[in-house]
Amino acid sequence: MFDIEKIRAEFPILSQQIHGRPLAYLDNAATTQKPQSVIDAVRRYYEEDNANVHRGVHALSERATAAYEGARKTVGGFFNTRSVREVVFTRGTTEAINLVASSWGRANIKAGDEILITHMEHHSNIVPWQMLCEQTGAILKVVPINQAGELLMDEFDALLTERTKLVGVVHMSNALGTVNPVADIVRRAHAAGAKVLIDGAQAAAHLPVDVQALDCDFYVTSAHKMYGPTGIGVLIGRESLLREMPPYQGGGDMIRMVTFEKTEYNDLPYKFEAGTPHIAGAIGFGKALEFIRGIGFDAIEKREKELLAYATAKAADFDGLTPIGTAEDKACVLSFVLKGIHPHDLGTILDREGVAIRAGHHCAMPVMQFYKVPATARASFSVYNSEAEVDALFAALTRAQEIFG
Ligand code: C6P
Repeated sequence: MFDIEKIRAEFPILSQQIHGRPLAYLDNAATTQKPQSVIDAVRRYYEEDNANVHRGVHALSERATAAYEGARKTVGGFFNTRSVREVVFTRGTTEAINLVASSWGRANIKAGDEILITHMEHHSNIVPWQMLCEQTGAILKVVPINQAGELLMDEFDALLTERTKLVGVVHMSNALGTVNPVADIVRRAHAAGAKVLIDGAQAAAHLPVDVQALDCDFYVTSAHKMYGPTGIGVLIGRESLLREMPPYQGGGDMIRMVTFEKTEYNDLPYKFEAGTPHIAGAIGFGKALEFIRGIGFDAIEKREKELLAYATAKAADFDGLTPIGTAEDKACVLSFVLKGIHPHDLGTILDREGVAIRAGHHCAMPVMQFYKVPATARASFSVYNSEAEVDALFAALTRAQEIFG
């Protein structure tokens, strides 16, 4: 049985007042709040186990290493990787994509090759590929979307050719909420001989991800959008590809042997983890995944669908509100514009009412350009949000309309 009060009680931050109103935190696509178990795990690590990993022979270092590598196992299990060698800790989604664009790209992309992305990508899944194209003479192609914010799959097929070396696609759009048919995209891309990177920054907290079932080549995400700490995320890569890829950064931990003449690189995944990692972050990430597992994706998906349906119905009845992103397959995001009020003003007024949303281009400027809006207001939901908080959102929107006359 899904017990929202019990879940909310695990998040100390949620029980506060903002400007004298109960906080309604509806900015989960930007970052989720952290349950007590994650906070405790990070604190406990610093209080009891703090040491560097893979280096020391003393007890603390052994404990820190065991906890860090234990977190890697948890991440691998959560995403069903073939082995822990496929789990590379990064600072987050952005760094993971840059790693692939830089390392895999450098080794595999040449002038005339094509990288295929979509019109709904976050800047993190656009700019690294643009940079790679500038460096190599490769060409960036973009799959268009329709007014609902869905990929035009016929156009995808037309753009996918033997020149396409990599398809980069967002699993769930942060600006629209669209959930893309990634398994189908992987199948089609592989049939054309292209590799696939899936940006799972938004999806991974809301739907189950099995990288073996998806058969993708790279899957990337950030812990902080999954109830975990900031500054830690993961690149999951197919081992055969990771093995062939050159290191992204050089330094400690990524080497086996260094002389001035030559360096021998470390095994996977350490070859891609230069320098002291975010040990506490990885431990918190592992705990966050345990929190998600404790609720289970059946319950999470059911609950979040209910909440989105509730909010979507209210939005449909709200005077002057135009939703941005109405895909058939959609999750957790209500992006919209309200007639006569700039989203930034809306964000500020809503904050006075205790309602936290994000207003802006959401680092997806091409999406804004497609809909010909400078920005949208975005409420994004999570497993701990309630119908009462959705009501607070719409009451605050009414208040904004009163203020703006
Ligand atoms: N989107 C949002 O408010 P990082 O910053 O590396 O953890 O994640 C980047 C990123 C990549 N892809 C998608 C689909 C994303 O949504 C994000 C982060 C936040 O929508 C901050 S811009």
